[in-house]
Amino acid sequence: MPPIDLRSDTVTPPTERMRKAMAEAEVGDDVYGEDPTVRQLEDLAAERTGKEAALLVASGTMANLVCQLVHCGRGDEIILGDQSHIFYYEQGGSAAIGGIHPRTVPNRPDGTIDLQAIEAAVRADDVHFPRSRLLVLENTHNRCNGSPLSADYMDRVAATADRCGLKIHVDGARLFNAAVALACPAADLVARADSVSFCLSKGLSAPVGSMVCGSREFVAEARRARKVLGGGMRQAGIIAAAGIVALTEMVDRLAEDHANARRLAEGLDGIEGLAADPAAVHTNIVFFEITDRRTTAAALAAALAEAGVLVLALDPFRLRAVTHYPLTGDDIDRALAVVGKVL
Ligand code: TLP
Repeated sequence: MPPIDLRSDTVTPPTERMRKAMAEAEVGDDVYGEDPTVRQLEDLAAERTGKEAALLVASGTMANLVCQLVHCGRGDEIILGDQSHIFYYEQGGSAAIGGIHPRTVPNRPDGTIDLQAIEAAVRADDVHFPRSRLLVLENTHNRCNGSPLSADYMDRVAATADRCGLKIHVDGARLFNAAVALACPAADLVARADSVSFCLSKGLSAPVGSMVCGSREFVAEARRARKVLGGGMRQAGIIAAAGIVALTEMVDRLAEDHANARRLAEGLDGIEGLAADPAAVHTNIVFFEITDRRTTAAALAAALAEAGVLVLALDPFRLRAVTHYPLTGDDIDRALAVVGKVL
């Protein structure tokens, strides 16, 4: 039996239709803007996010960095959640590559940031301080139970950002999970954002690729930033073809992943020595905790891997499991049986 891989939705394989579309894709040199399949994907991404334009980039990390580079100059400050992916998992690229200073404010368990905390973090115009330029939000929020941020929250946060002169970037690596969970068009969730990135290569199952979306002017600058990062790709239509299938065929089925995640959380919570919070699971990410502390997350993950279930030990006693295509409810039940046995 192959292992049940719950480490991430990044492990999703391309579908048969993606492979076929990739094999047949019409291509050109995209650095010259001549790849028709990339253009088609970029138009589609712009339409789905309600933005004027979009840009295909190699990864979610590159998308976030490109957006920060366009919004900020060296010495500028971004305000972002202390649990955010950009702060935790992107090698400090904001500072290392962009010279951008990160100012963290607490993320609440649902991924939101308190509006007053944002306002309080904005710098006064003073020669001692960096300039506050950009507010970064994450939707869904990876480390906060994959929580979706609602359009209503986005409206309120945008009013605060406007008042404080901050632009907004949304790290929407899993934006379509949020859209499906909230039954709200993705475009409505990012209507007030100046830029949004989302990944084709997570739950949407494409093998590679993320999109940066924003105004025409913003995307023209993003294209320059992508090039200096070495991200100008040539016959990228091969990749874009899978992205088109991802956006047209793989969005609605995310609901299945969400149902499986809830089922997994309920099952894990029922296993002695573990706790999960099924009520907090709205999308495809499940965190669970070792309550009796007789073992560590790393040791449990290693034992589970031996037994054919892969999860991630993200903190000393906290693990993460992510549901995704093509895992079924039966796979989840099998995984739960293994966890019970191993513990
Ligand atoms: N997240 C990965 C790991 O890096 C942790 C995962 O397995 O969840 N934003 C968010 C919210 C993400 O979750 C990720 C990937 C990224 C950006 C970066 O995307 P990639 O991996 O394409 O650079």
